[in-house]
Amino acid sequence: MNEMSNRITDCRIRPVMAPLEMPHKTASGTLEAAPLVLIDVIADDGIVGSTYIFAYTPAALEPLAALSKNIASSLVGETAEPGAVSALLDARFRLLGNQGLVAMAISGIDMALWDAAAKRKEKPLYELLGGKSDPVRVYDSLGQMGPDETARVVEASLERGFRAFKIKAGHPDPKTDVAVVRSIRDVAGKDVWVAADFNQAFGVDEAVRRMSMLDEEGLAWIEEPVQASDYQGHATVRSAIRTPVQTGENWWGMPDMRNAVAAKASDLAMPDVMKIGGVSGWREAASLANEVSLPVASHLFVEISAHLLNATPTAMILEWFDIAGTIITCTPEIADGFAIPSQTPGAGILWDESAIEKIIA
Ligand code: SMN
Ligand code: MG
Repeated sequence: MNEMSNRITDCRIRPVMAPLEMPHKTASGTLEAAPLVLIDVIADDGIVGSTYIFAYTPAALEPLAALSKNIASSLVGETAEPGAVSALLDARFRLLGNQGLVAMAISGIDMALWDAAAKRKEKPLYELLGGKSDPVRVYDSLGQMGPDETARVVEASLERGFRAFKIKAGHPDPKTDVAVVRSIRDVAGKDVWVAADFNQAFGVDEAVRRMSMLDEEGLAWIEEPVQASDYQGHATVRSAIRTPVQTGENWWGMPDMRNAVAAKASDLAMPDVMKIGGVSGWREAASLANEVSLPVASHLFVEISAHLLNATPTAMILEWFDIAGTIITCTPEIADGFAIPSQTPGAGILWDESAIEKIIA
């Protein structure tokens, strides 16, 4: 193996429960802390590619870490070039299939390898992907709260530089959802950008009834009103209301995105880099979105998503839901409604080792 052959020599996989600034309530459960698997892939030129992936629930943390470790270890001696690794893993996992924890682990390795590839070229990731360096429009993704608490949180968020907001809707009384939207407009101005996420809470009939109540509120989108996999149901809701429908965070790779597009399930798209297939998967999703003129928003993973949106032709807005801010040292800055992507080589993940040491125990 020659010194600059760019082969994978090692990996480091660490499961952690990363504290959140505050618990995040949704219509389908509350997130108290973020179960994250930290992935570092090391190559023979000394370059380390880093990323984190999100297990959603503590029950999935150890299995996801073990799977990531097994897959990454199996790549020792292989090329560190993400496209080649993606083809290799695609073949190796053809029989099992590439969804759920397997897809998350494979995406994580892809994300780490793209970070390394950008570092190797001494470029920020957006530049390696042919994108621009611009600040990216951003919205603050808020948890489910009543109108008064939402207003207080939005005031603080405006102070931090946010100018757009998403609520987790789906309160037991639909009137509360309307009141929460209005409480944001009272604090942030009547024309402020607001979206509402229902996290798959309703059946189609109930969704149409509830979404119709919000149709006069001028929302930028309503998100996942019905089960994520029910593309036909989304299409039905979509044709019954005027507000744009948003889905995509639960698309497992391109097959799901293609089916959703074919069913006309969504006015917009919000692929999740970890579920859509890493940076490699995101690029395919961005290309399909461009072909069918779907505006693209991101889901979680603020650091790498800021780079990806800058390389996405129909980019719309970045979701700000900072699940790793307490364990990295390089959180993007927010200024007047925009996030600034990191300008250093790579995707902008630098571990805060002393913070990690305290929670890894
Ligand atoms: C979401 C993300 C992460 C945890 C719970 C819910 C969500 C979103 O649907 O869009 O932010
Ligand atoms: Mg959502």
